[in-house]
Amino acid sequence: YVIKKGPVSIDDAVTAVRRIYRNQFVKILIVDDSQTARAQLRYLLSGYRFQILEAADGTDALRVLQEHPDVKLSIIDYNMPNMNGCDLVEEIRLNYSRQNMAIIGISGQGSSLLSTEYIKLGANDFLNKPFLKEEIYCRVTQNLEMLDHIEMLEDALITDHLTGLKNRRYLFERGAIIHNEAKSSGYSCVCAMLDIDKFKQVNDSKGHGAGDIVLKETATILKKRFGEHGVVARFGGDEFCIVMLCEDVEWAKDQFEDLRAEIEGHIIKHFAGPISITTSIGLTAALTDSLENSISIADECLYKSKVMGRNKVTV
Ligand code: GH3
Repeated sequence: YVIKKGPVSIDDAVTAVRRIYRNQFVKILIVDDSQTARAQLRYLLSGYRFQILEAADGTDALRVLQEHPDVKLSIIDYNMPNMNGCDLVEEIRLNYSRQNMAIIGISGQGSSLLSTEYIKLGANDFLNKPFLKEEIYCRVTQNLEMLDHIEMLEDALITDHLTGLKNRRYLFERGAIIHNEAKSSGYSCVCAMLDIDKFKQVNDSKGHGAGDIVLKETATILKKRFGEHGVVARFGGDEFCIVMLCEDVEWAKDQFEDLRAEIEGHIIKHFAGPISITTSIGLTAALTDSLENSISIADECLYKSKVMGRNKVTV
């Protein structure tokens, strides 16, 4: 059960829903002080390829969650020693939002009051015991499907659809954190702006589709080189931005010079003929008040690269 981190398309959405129906090893935690009740629930959910974890009370459940922070759904009984189901839900919600984990409250003495209490304290759903196999399966599936949809939407919000890189929104959110970390850690915040040279000519001579392929291939090169080091985002159009923490600024400068050379030497295959491009890059590692200031300095450097004839890195 691995949520794909990348551009979200209709196909992705369909695959995700299918994944839910296949129930690929989603971790489910059953919390009930009765071993028989736990065994019964395990039996009801058997055959669906869930990975079932068990806990005998609230404390045990919190321990299991520490060991398995990727639990996607918890089914929590109400009557338990020390900590009742509602108290446990409240405790779990300190660390897990409704978007991260679904909780289904269960009870043998269910009432509207109890189900309301459960949901007010953070449960997503409530079921009275005993329940049918189909009933528990439907509720579990529906809640997991909701989580999957939320995750896909969250992914789509921060992803550039064409290139699969992070978008501008994510750049400013995550980049600001990186920028602040630089201030407190003593590392440098390296900020680079990259623009494809005369990109419009690619569109005009080979078509918009060819332009899209150029953007995608440039993105792939950028991600391969810097994806593990920081944020690589499409800033807009044919402009990209990279923000990362760096101990050795000289290393960063070399990396961007290598990048420029790599892109220059890269041949993009296209049915209308091979395409070669160059890029202009502006780079700064100056200590600034904000990410916006760093970006605007990098942008000025990029402008200098353009004015000096393109296919250059300016620091
Ligand atoms: P310069 O070297 O001076 O930067 O020239 P340029 O042609 O790269 O600059 P300009 O900003 O004039 O052109 C950018 C073009 O990028 C214009 C726009 O139509 C195109 N563009 C923006 N977004 C996309 C996209 O998603 N796909 C394609 N194919 N083209 C895009």
